[in-house]
Amino acid sequence: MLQGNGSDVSLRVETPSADEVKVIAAHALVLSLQSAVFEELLQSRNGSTLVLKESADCAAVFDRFISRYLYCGEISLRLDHATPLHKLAAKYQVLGLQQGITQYMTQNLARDSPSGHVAGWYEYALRVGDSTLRDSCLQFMAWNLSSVLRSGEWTSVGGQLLMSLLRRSDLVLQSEMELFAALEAWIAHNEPDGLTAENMLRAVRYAMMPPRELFRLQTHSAVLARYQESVRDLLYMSYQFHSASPMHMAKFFDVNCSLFVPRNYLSPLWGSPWIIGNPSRDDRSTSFQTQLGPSGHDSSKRVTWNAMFSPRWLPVGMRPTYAEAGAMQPTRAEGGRPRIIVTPATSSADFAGVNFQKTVLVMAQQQGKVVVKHVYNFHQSTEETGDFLAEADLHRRTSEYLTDNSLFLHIVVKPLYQTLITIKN
Ligand SMILES: *[C@@H]1O[C@H](CO)[C@@H](O)[C@H](O)[C@H]1NC(C)=O
Ligand SMILES: *[C@@H]1O[C@H](CO)[C@@H](O)[C@H](O)[C@H]1NC(C)=O
Ligand SMILES: *[C@@H]1O[C@H](CO)[C@@H](O)[C@H](O)[C@H]1NC(C)=O
Ligand SMILES: CC(=O)N[C@H]1CO[C@H](CO)[C@@H](O)[C@@H]1O
Repeated sequence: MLQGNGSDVSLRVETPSADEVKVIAAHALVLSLQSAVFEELLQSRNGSTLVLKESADCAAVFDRFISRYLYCGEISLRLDHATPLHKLAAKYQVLGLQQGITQYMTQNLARDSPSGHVAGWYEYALRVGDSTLRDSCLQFMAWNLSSVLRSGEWTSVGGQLLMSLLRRSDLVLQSEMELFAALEAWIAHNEPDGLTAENMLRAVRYAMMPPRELFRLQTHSAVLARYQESVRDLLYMSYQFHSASPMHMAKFFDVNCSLFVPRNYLSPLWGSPWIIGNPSRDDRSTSFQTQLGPSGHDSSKRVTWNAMFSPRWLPVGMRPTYAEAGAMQPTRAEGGRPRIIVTPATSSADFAGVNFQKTVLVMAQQQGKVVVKHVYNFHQSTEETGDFLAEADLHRRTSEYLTDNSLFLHIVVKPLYQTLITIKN
């Protein structure tokens, strides 16, 4: 071992089952300088051996913990070593290493791993009370949900985590059907008790599925067949929602709010991707169509939207006058901010009762992967959000927001039927 030369203490690492014992030669001075916990253990040690009891996963990385991190200060990690090393850093109070590993984990959420790692890191962060890591994991899962649903980790996600995801309106995924299919697989694999399964199935937003998809689920889904009594009222309301104008429906029935609140669906009925090459150069515009609303009454009607992106937009009061600018050319004004506005191409008179919430998803690079980095909600203009792309540095070619010098956005239009959604979340 590297530090065998002149070592004055042997660390004897034992696991609970004691089937594997590791002995590592070390220097009391190095350990004491790095860790107050080691300092104390070493002071009260018996002879030249220090016996340490560690769980099997920590014991497996213990020699790395000592030789690479405490001796060399190096933090280059493997995904599967992150949690046990974080545990050791926490136990021996090596604060710098602990922070380094938390940072590594938050930056490597999108990495491919054969059996997935994000949900495991979330559960770990929850257990040890690391709220930064916990929140990063949860946000990644909510905003890149499709990749989590497809990962090998999905069916091992804990029930509480699943429930907290199901309750969110900001989930980014293809469609509500995708979420239902994943929930069905989870229930089939985990066989939760009846009440848990019922609560989970009641958090699905059935009204956001077209009626033919609802009918297909009712006739083909084994899980839905088993729990149909538990969700009968929700399915019934969803069919009503599709059969009449939602305004009309609200006059007759008390309705449940979240059932009618869309999430961030990526399928084309709900919005459009928008890739902007050289985004710092000049203003751009695009147009796209969506359904008027998810109710069967409105879903075949189309609305055309115009979107405009300005890399350096200035509020009216802050614009330089022509005299100051000295030329017809718009100045590359200091202080201008990126902005997007989304407006309907046709008169909005036909939209009575429907309020369109716009959401822009902004992608960024993370360790060579593209992830959803921000979710901005607004009504007409991103000015309403205050901080739209405030830190994006679009003129800098190495900005994490640029992939092949292009900015990757996705605009989602969420029709909200005011009469059906009394409590907005
Ligand atoms: C010190 O170590 C020796 C040999 O391992 C052992 O026999 C003895 O009981 C230990 N003493 C204490 C106080 O732990
Ligand atoms: C509305 O639905 C949610 C989730 O499906 C459920 O927990 C809640 O009890 C329902 N509220 C009412 C008023 O029915
Ligand atoms: C995250 O989601 C975005 C939007 O769906 C997608 O473009 C991207 O590839 C996803 N990233 C990963 C790692 O799944
Ligand atoms: C006591 C001890 O382990 N000495 C070793 C120190 O390192 C040199 C170079 O690797 C060895 O030659 C010694 O035997």
